Amino acid sequence: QAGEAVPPAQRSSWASFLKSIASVSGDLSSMTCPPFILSPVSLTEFPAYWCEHPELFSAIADQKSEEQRTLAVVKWFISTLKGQYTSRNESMGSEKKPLNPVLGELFYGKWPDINGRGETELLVEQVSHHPPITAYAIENKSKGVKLVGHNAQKTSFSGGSIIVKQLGHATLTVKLPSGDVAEYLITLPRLRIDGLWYGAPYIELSETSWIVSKSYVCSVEYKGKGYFSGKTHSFKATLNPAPGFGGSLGSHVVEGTWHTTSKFTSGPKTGLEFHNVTGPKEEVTAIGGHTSGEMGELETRQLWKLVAKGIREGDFDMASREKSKIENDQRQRRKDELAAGTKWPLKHFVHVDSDPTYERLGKLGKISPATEDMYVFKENWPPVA
Ligand code: CLR
Repeated sequence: QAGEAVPPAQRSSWASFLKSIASVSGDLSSMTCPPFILSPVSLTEFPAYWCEHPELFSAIADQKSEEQRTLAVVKWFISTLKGQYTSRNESMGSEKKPLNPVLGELFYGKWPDINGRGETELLVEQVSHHPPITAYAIENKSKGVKLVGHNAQKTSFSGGSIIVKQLGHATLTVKLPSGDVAEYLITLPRLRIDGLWYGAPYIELSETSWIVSKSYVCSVEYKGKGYFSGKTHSFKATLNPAPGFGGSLGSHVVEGTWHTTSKFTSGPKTGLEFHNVTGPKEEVTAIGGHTSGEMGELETRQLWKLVAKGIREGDFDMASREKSKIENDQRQRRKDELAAGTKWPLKHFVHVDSDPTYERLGKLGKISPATEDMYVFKENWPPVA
C-alpha cells in the first residue's frame, strides 16, 4: 500500500515530495522532505564508509606481488559497499535524506592502530555547495596507502525510482618498497533508490564500476534481484591483466553479494572465499581539527549539532529553526564574498580541470568520460592549528 511505512500524519507530505521529485531532476539535495525521512548525518561523514574495515585498507600495503595487491584492493573496495549503501537501512530502518553540507564543511576522523595495522586518518571537505561536491583523503601513513577522491551526484527519476549517477572518482596510491607508487583509479556505481512508494527507500546498485591500474583492469558489474544470480545486491568482478601484462599475471572472476560474501568463480583460486562482511565493522572516531582537539564551527558534528539533536529527538521545529539559521548564515557569507569580490578559500584541496591519472588509466578500462576534473589534496595534515 502507498505510504505504508510513512507515519500517517506525514503521508500527504510524502505524496507531494514524490510528486515533486518526478518533476525536479538533477539535484535532490535541497528539496524539502517530511521529517520521518530525514537523517541527522551530513554527507560529509559518508567518506568514512571507505574505511570501515581498516585492516583491509592497510593489508593492501602488505602484499608481495602486483596480482595479490590488486586482489587486496578489490577486496577492500567490495567490502566498503555494505556500509556505503545499506547502513542507513540497518541503523535507521530505511535510506534517509542526509543533511546537505555547506561550503567548507569539514570532517576529521581516524581509526586507531590495532595489531600493527597502523593508524588511518580521514579528512573530508565540502568543496562545493551548489552542486554539492565532497572531497576526501584517507591515509594510512605508516603503511603508505592513501585514497583521495571527490564525489557528486546527478539524480533523475524513472519508473518510480530515483536514479543516482555518481560523478567523480577516487585514486588509491600505495608506496612500494622499491620506491615506486602503485596507482589504482576507482570509479563509482550507479544507484537506484527503490521502495519510495511505500515510504521505505533502499538502494540497489547497477551498471559497472572500475578499478584500473597500469597492470590490471577490473570491472565490477552490479545486479539486483532477478538478474544473474537472482539475488539482491549481486556483483561480478572480473580482473584481467592490462595490455602488455598478459603473460605474467592471472585473470580472476569473483561473484557473490556485496553485503555478505563472495567467492572466486574462475581462475586459479576458483571455489575459495573472496570477501566476507558478515562480521562487525569499525566506525570512525571523529576528531576535532584544532590542535587542542576542539571542533571548529564548520566541523560537521559541531555545525549540525542542534539540527541533528532535533531530528534524533523528534523536535522538528528546533531542527528546522536551526537549519534555517545555518542556511541564512551561509547566504550572508556568499553575499559578503560577492560584495568583497572574494571567494571562499578551500582548506585542504585545490580544484584542477583534469586528472592525468584518470586520463591515463581510464583509457585502459575504456572508462567514460575520457577526462574528469579533480581536487588535489594539499598535504597539510594534520589539520588546523
Ligand atoms: C554519497 C557517496 C557515498 C555513497 C552514497 C550513499 C548514499 C547516497 C549518497 C552517496 C548521496 C546522496 C543520496 C544517498 C542515498 C539517498 C541520498 C543519493 C552516493 C539522496 C540525496 C536523498 C534522496 C531522498 C530519499 C531517500 C527520500 O560514498
